[in-house]
Amino acid sequence: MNVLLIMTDEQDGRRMGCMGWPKVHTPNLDALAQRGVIFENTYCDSPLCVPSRASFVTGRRVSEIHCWDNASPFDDAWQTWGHRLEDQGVHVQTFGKLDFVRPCGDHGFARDFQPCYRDHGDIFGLMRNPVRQRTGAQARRDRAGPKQNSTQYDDAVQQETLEWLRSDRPKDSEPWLLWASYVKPHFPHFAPPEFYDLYNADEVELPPISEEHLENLNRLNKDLRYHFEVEELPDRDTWVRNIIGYHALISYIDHNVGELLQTLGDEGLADDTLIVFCSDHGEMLGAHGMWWKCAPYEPSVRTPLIMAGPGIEPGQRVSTPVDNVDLFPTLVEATGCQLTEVDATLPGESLLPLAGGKSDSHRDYAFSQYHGHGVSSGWFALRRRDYKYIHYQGYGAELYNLADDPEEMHDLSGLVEHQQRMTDFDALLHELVDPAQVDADAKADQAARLEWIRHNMPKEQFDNKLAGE
Ligand SMILES: [Ca+2]
Repeated sequence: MNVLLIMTDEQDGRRMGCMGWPKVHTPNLDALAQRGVIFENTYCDSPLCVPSRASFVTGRRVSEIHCWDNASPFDDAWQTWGHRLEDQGVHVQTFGKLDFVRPCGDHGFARDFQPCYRDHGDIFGLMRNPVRQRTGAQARRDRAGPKQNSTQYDDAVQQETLEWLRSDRPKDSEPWLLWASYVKPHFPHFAPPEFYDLYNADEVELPPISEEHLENLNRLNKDLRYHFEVEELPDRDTWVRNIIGYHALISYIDHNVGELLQTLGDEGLADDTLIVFCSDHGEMLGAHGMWWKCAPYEPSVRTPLIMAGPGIEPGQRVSTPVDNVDLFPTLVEATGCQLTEVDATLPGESLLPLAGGKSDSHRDYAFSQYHGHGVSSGWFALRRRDYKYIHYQGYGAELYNLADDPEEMHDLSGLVEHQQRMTDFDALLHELVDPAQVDADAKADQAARLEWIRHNMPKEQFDNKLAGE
């Protein structure tokens, strides 16, 4: 079986029509979900581009592969599912964003187009004590709105992907995996007018945020608000332009998905191709007074996951929490390949049994963590059934019931009736990682990397980076 893997950047998995967010126009994704299975509670391993993608391709937690931030080079001591597939005769082709920091060696994705490498990466992730403010971040928020030619990178990815499907794909019996990887709906929230105009400013609802709520945010979340220069809430007009711009970019992606599916059908490939739609992390979009990602809250860590194709029962909705690390064994199995001996320690499990409606024995929790720019220590989050537990290393914990409180406004961690649940979550966290050790490992690696960059980058360039260039 072939696989068409469609990945977006910064897409909150809840903002689609098929996830009950009817004011977001996603007709093609809604139809895809109807044809297959939607995983309603999907989490990324770490809500930031480079670490999330390194985790996605290796199938391993960022705390295991030591990929903490947007300046962490990809360590090719870890093999990827790209290696597994290529080694076993599957032709792997990527178009669009991979996002590896050099030197990245052999990452297993040799046939690429516009893969987005970083030479030194973002040094703000290496300076966490004290957290530094990133100047200019607020300005990029405040400029959102309709704009011509705002999706040129993705337009090129789309044209190359369609061309490959029509003309350039292997024409013999060799199976293939095609990875179309878009940078939208990542900010800036400029969107083509034809998609922006789908939305009405009067209908946009802003999240409720009180001064008291902002005052009571955890120290690490306050760090992020300071780092991103968004401690002042935007006026309604600015906020609305960002929300519409973001939704319009999701609609733009949806349009691209429609073209891909149409082309699969036209080429007679629909019956032998598994479609997987996913993203690397979400976008806060002003919830809790926070923007972009890096936060432990749902808009930042929840991602979309839809699968459709051979063997997938149509119309299924899976509520079991799943992780993007589950996609490594899923993609290997879907292409008829085998995991190898070193994969025995992968944390993920194939999603095909769940997707085929055949098993509910999947791990019953999802895990996310963050150790990059804007936080003075790391955080770890666990989702199990209706509950979400957040451990802020050195700064306490929070507990939310997402069924009753999807916006995570009411922290239950101090209530007597939840103390056993807090103890159980803490025990599960310590089964997975030693949080203090992981935090120390991240900071040691970051200090060493900063010194390396300081000695290998021209001083003027280094100073400019510090100035927020
Ligand atoms: Ca990203």
